Amino acid sequence: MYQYKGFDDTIAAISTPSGPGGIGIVRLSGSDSVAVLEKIFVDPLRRPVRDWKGFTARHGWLGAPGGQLVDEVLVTVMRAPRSYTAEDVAEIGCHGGTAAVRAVLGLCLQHGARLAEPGEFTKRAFLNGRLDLAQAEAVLDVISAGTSVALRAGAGQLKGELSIELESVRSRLLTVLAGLEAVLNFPEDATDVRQEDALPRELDAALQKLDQLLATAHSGRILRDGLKVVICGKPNVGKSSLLNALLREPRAIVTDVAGTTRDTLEERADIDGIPLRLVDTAGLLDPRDKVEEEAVRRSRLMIAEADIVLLVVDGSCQMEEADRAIRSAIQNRHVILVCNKSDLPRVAALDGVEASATVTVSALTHAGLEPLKAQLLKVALDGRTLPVEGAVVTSLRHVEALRLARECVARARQSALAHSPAEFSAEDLKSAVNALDAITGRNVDADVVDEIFSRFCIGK
Ligand SMILES: Nc1nc2c(ncn2[C@@H]2O[C@H](COP(=O)(O)OP(=O)(O)O)[C@@H](O)[C@H]2O)c(=O)[nH]1
Ligand SMILES: [Mg+2]
Repeated sequence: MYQYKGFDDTIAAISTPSGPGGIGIVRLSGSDSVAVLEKIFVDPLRRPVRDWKGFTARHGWLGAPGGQLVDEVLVTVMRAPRSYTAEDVAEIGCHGGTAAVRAVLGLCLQHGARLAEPGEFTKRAFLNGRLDLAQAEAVLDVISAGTSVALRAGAGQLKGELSIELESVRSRLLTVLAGLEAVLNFPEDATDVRQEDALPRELDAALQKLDQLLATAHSGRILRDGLKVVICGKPNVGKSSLLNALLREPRAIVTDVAGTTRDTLEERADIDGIPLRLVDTAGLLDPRDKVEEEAVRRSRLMIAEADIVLLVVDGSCQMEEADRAIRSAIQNRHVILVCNKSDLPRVAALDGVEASATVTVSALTHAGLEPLKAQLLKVALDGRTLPVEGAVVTSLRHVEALRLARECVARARQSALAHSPAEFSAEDLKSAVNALDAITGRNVDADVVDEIFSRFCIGK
């Protein structure tokens, strides 16, 4: 369990990405934030920063006391506990790029702040009780969301959608547990048979909720990692052209020379807000040299990790043994058969190729791309629909904890049905509550917390 004793130092970091940009933000958090800012902020109207109320924004310059002015800034002060970290926070909006933000950070560090650790602002928000752990983790989901649906899931978790669901299961379990403990503490009163009957029913409701949450984990993983779609097939069937068509940009080199693609190429794309990791491969050709040998090895690796394989064939030619050989090399993966070059007269007969779906496209004219995308989503979601609202479980840590909680509740229910001693059910319910508390951080090991925030960057 995390023993939090409060922070007595003030941290600073650059919170915006490096590189050219209109503005950059340096953030300060801790009890000395205002004192640090006061030393380095030059207010044209000379109003002391210590007198500013929370949510005051002022324009001025930044510089060392009595020294040169560094940059023109807009500073905002937020007072504890009404700030991101629940501590006094100052945000210094200076010009973007590299030099200005670094100079501003340098001034903060010279005047009493220390450089923040990775994720330390969000960690403080968690340890100060402003966010629970699931919400704090969602900050990273929001930052790394590449698509609208991934953003919705992250923002929902940040808002507390998952935490609210967990809280409802937790309080149900605690009520049952209280009943069991009454029986354990006052066995002489434990003649109420209805109590025993009610228990499995109460636990059924908890199990149902846990199952509902676990059912979102499939979509959650896709939102977090992206759907891995690997394009494979014989040389010259149009794999790289298909990648370019799906990306709507000429990313991969396309020529009529077989063996043009010598390595796997991965690009991020987006279908209706679902993140995609599209991989173009050299195909599973007969290697002619060491480079092609390695290319084939990498293609196989990619296929093994794929959620869906697009097996591309050239519809304007007869299917060959090589096409079928590639199909049989793909084991235990969803395969969509893509019959390309529909702008040319159709020659290939596609019978006998096992696939979850078959789509005819032209990577040249982009005909058939929309039906292909629709098939991709259909196969990926495996008959499920993407949760459009409500909690989505995107973290592996949460999935594991939910599974553990489910297992414990199921066992408690079994014990109750079998009229086993109440201790058995009570123990299992305590473990289930602990598993849920690990998600929200109510009860979690310090090293788990440290590991979670070490995945953040400095400034977050
Ligand atoms: N007519 C036609 N040609 C295509 C189509 N897709 C690809 N090609 C051509 O087929 C050749 C091989 O394409 P490429 O994408 O490099 O195939 P890869 O070896 O499978 O990656 C190139 O000359 C492309 O212009 C298509 O839909 N229609
Ligand atoms: Mg290619």
